[in-house]
Amino acid sequence: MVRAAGARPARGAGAVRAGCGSIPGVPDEPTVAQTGRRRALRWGAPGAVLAVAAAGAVAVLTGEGGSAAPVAAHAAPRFVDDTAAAGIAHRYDGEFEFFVGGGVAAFDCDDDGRADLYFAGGSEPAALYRNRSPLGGELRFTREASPVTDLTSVTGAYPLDIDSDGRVDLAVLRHGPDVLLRGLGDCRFEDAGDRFGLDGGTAWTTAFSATWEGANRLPTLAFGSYLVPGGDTCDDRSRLVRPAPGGDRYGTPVTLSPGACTLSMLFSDWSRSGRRDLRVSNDRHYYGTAGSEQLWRIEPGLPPRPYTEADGWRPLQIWGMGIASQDLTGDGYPEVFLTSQGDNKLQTLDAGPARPAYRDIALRRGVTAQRPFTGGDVLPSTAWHPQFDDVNNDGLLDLFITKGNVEAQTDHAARDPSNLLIGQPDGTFVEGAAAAGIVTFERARGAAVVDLNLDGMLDLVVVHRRTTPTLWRNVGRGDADRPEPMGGWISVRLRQAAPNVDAVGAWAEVRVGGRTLVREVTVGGGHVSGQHGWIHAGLGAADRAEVRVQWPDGELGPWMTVRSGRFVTIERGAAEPLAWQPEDADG
Ligand SMILES: [Ca+2]
Ligand SMILES: [Ca+2]
Ligand SMILES: [Ca+2]
Ligand SMILES: [Ca+2]
Repeated sequence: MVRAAGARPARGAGAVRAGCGSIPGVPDEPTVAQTGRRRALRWGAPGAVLAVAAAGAVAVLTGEGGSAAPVAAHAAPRFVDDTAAAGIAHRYDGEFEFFVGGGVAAFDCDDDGRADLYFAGGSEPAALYRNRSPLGGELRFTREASPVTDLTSVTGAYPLDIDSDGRVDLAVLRHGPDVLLRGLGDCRFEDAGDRFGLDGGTAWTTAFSATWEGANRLPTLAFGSYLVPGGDTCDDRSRLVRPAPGGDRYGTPVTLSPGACTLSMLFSDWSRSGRRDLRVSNDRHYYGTAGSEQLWRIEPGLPPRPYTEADGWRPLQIWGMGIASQDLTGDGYPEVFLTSQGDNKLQTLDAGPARPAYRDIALRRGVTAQRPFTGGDVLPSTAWHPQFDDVNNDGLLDLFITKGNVEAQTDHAARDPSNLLIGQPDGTFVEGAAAAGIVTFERARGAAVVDLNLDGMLDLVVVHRRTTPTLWRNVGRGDADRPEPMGGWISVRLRQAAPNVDAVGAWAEVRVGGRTLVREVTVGGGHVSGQHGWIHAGLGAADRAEVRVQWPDGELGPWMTVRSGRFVTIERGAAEPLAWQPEDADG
């Protein structure tokens, strides 16, 4: 299937939530010798990048091509608050049932390449906004009101193309029956629970993830429950929903018991085995000493099974709120960032991919972010949505973390600004939120790091409790009137034949100047907030990148050249990427 450059994008073609892999270099990472001793990956070469770190100095990075390419970190980009001009008039509100939650889904529902936004509303109706932003200009949205999407009791939502028809669908999570909305094009939807044979249940749903198993036509879905509605004990009704034999409808859900007040879930191929296991982050505020973070082994055809200490899994009790998974050490295996109250966690495999044994490197990497960095409050922070991506296009991953008091907890910070941690060449991160101009003291919740005006600079969408979401436009080193990019970039989306047209489970490798970044295409994680669309990668001073895709079944595609500043679709089986040219908004 061939499309000319300048053609409108294939419906729904794209990938879902990704960040880009970065750099090693701090002393607690695997040494070159250790990494080199690792067995070759059965699932195929992950494009591993080895680090040679001079202790305390800037790392010199050696890619698989063998050439060294020192990287210069950029400063934080500047953001301008476009909320008022953008036309967003919405609020995530409600009492106790909506203290957690407050998600946003970013995805393209009208095939113009721009991410449209669906906001959870809690006790207020959820709201869909169509993106009308001019190319590189101010952010502009129009409300798309409909009884189908304006649902109440929504905690969050995740976009994915469930029936692989090229139109993005939405898993809408609620305090009460969850809803699957099937995309019909032009930002219209229909309730498709009956069509898919999915009972929305009655739980307080606060987490979701999805993956395709084997040759199934439908994805396997995971829904995570928080408290028993009306009570203060953790609900035991988190569920795994697989397609029924034969395929176009769902079977009877399987309970993921014990439940432990789940606030984030993510299917990820953490061991690069080809099997996507389910990471579950849980809130110890309610499970007390009885629960733990969880990793469920999800073997096609077998019941789900939680990994135990006998498998190497180490129990960890945190106030788990959100998950971000991204290879930071350059070995091809993702690190896992977990938000909490107080210190946040960054987990890395302790003994390779054979066992799910993780140790924490958050302190060494500078990402504990346990207290407000400004504003005068010295109490511990409350962190929610984490997301890795490259906001200053220097080729080094950055980390955005939303923060905000649960409601009025007096033992946690009331003035708790979100973090924008800027990645450094030595693998550490430094705070950049103040320089970026995004310090506020709203109670932030879900978020999206996404290029809303297709200028190659990632913008920020932040949902707050009880007030309007904020839309921050990234203007690089420029200002509101004259944005100025800080570095090169590419935006890539993946496409394969049905089922799973968006290649969820694929790994995109982006090679720039001898370094290779790897990015897994996933659905899930964050804090009840999901994305579907372009995979963004910053290139720094490079004028091109080489991109290769490992498709969900393990097949490795060819390396392709993508020039800086381009949007491309990579179709499975094609030898070259397909250029896509954004058109200006029609108003
Ligand atoms: Ca759009
Ligand atoms: Ca669909
Ligand atoms: Ca960066
Ligand atoms: Ca932008």
